Amino acid sequence: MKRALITGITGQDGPYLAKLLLSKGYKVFGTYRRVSTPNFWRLQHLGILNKITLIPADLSDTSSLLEAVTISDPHEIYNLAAQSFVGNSFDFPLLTTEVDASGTTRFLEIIRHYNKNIKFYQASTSELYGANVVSIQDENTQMFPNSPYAAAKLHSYHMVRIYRKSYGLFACNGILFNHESPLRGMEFVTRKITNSVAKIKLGMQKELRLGNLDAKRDWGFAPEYVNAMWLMMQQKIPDDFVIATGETHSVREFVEAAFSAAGLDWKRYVITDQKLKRPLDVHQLCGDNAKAQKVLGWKPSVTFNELVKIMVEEDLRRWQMYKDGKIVPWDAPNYPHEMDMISRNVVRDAQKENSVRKKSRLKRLLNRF
Ligand code: NAP
Ligand code: G4F
Repeated sequence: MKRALITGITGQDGPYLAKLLLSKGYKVFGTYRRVSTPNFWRLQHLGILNKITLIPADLSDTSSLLEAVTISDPHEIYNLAAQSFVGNSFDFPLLTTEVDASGTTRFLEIIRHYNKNIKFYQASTSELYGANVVSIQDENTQMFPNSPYAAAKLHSYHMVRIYRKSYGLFACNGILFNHESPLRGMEFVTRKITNSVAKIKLGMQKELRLGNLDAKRDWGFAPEYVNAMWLMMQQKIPDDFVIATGETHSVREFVEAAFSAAGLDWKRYVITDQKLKRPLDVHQLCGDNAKAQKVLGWKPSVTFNELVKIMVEEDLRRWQMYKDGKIVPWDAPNYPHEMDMISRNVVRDAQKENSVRKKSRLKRLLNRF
């Protein structure tokens, strides 16, 4: 029986991948972080919580990773764990580097010393292209990261390539473009939108505040993307692949489609908030999946409008159940409204106050002389 170790089992992709691997007869091990509140709702939602062997581990702690590898003794490692929220990486650049860059090298070193036959999948990202303005990106497009997150992931991307070439490891980068689902974290724009649409429709929320509506992304459906991860790991030769739909849409278009799926006019509810804009954003992403189609035989089938509809309908269903007093495993009821505003705004306001204080102190000092 094949054994797989998935890091980041509590995130969006981990449970979908775990479900896929279980259906293929794998024994699945998943790493989770020790947090004060258990975070297994996605595994519960897919009905696989008790089918996975859970191992506590943190990407910033080498001993815990070594233990996860020795306990699971895997044929395949899927490294999905990351500080994956781009906006947050501007507030926590060092933590992001520690986890998203050094965490990968920790694994590559463990594999090199423990068992060179373990195959390694690295969750690379379209964010690597960043400031590159080409209209469609493929495996040969030059990478210009535009955030601490993307810079850390670029480090990992290169380490995977370097370990593959230097030590002959089976290590591959899945350069995945944005992929979404009802299991998407609430801090990401798609789920923030669909969750708000559902609440507005049910009279539980009045408005939706968003940042950059002009940003364009290539959005696909997450369960289809985890299949591409598995396919990469079944190849004879390890390689890097772009996984994308080949279509790009703006945040504004997503908003419009989501409100319209609930029979609402977005212009009545959406407010643009400058505070939600990033110090530096990625303007446009659109992936060329030709290599994945040719070599892996992978092709997406869920369209943009279908994806939006799936997410809106599921958030509507969950909030309706909540209103009806039914309990479902789910993140939203415990999620503080406009969560993603908290850290950056507090920091910015404090910085503003600080500079006012500094100026008046300077004035007082000048007046003395
Ligand atoms: P996600 O929902 O944010 O899940 C991230 C996972 O990483 C969670 O299980 C999280 O645990 C865990 N994690 C965070 N910090 C950790 C640490 N220090 N040590 C161990 N685990 C840690 O992300 P996703 O959407 O599933 O994406 C999976 C991977 O693909 C990520 O690496 C992401 O950067 C990359 N990626 C995602 C997309 C996309 O569109 N979804 C596209 C390209 C690449 P907690 O639950 O405890 O927070
Ligand atoms: O949903 P987002 O936060 O996703 P982003 O930054 O594209 O990153 C996601 O996809 C990457 C793959 O390309 C992954 F590597 C990464 O881990 C993550 O899964 O933001 C999408 C766009 C951005 O341009 C952002 O500025 O939406 C814009 N946006 C506008 N208003 C907003 C908001 N994003 C968030 N999160 N919240 C807003 O209110």
